Amino acid sequence: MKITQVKTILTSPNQNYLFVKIVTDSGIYGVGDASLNGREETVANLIDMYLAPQLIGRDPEQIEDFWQLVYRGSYWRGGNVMMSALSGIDMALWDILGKSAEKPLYALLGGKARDKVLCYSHVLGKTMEEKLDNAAGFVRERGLQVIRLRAGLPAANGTFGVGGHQDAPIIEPWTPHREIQNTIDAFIRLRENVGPEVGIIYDLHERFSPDQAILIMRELEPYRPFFIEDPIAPENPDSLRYVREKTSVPIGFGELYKSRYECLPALSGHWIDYLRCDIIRIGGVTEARKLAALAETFDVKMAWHGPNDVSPITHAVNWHLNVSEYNFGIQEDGTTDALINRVVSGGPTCQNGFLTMDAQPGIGCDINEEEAAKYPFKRAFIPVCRDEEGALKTW
Ligand code: KDG
Ligand code: MG
Repeated sequence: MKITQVKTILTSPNQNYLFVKIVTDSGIYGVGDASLNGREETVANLIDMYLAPQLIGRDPEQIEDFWQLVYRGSYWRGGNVMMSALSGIDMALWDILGKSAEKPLYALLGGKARDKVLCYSHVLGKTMEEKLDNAAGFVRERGLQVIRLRAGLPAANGTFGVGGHQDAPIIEPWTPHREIQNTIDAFIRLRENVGPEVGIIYDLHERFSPDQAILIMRELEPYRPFFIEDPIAPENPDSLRYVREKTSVPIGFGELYKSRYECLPALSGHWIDYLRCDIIRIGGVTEARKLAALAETFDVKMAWHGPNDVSPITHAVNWHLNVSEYNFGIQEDGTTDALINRVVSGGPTCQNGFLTMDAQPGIGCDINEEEAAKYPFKRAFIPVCRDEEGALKTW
């Protein structure tokens, strides 16, 4: 089998996505997701200009070799753009492998290690009251056992992604002391509302300094968070150690990590409980299985990043990883965009708090290119924050 064509497909149903489709001379093709929110076209260019020419004529089953060719062969290594491009291609190659073996991806990864995949959904709402109502609905009507909250600030109504203006990021105000108080109040109110048995995850989204994160986490200790997500920025591993030593709250971490090597100090130091890397940022299926094995060595559970700005293809790959992992913890179910289902078929759905999927050979998703063309790509940015002194903060 030889690769004959590599296509990049940019589309924007409600959100921008970048897909990769790799076609072979056998008629089998594979699909992957290379979406990098805010930089999709740059990733497409890297694939079209530099990676597709190296794929044409290759045996699609030599996945590890192509991975190393892109990662080490480019000399510079890593970075979000390169890793997203590589991940999209890697997923498509595993999809081809599964289809040619007539096996679902999880079977290639060692087969099912569990029957059920526990998942959590993010509670949305314009006001805190709306969020509390929606959270109660998640538990009562949808049967979720674990939910996630991020209270934010009442004034922070910036639009995420393609709904915003297209020339520069939207700026949201950020007042740390108000957000700290708001976070603590929101968590306690949610705990009172849903009762003691529902798991609550809270996403601090890397925006707090270690002292602020410690303050919040200590206050929340009596209310037993399932885990606190990304309490601080990932750049300085020693800061994570510092936070870890000062609180007993479980920590989920890692959506901004771009390689196994970046994860290593947090794993070997036992500074986190759940590893939340994004498979599009760390190198697709090939790297995800190595990373999960590494985390298993240090008793860290997997909780792959699954926001609504990645497509059902990534959610499906996450599910294949989930069912085949010994150290699976929980899966974020961010599948909120109904329109994307017109472009991509397949992918998991959350039923009674667990993800289920109809497993087909390969990843089990397909792209409708005609539908994709109906939603042209629009440049969009992730918002940024500025504090009361005008200083830039991450969103
Ligand atoms: O594009 C950015 C999002 O993927 C991120 O903000 C979502 O933090 C997120 C999460 O945990 O889903
Ligand atoms: Mg997050």
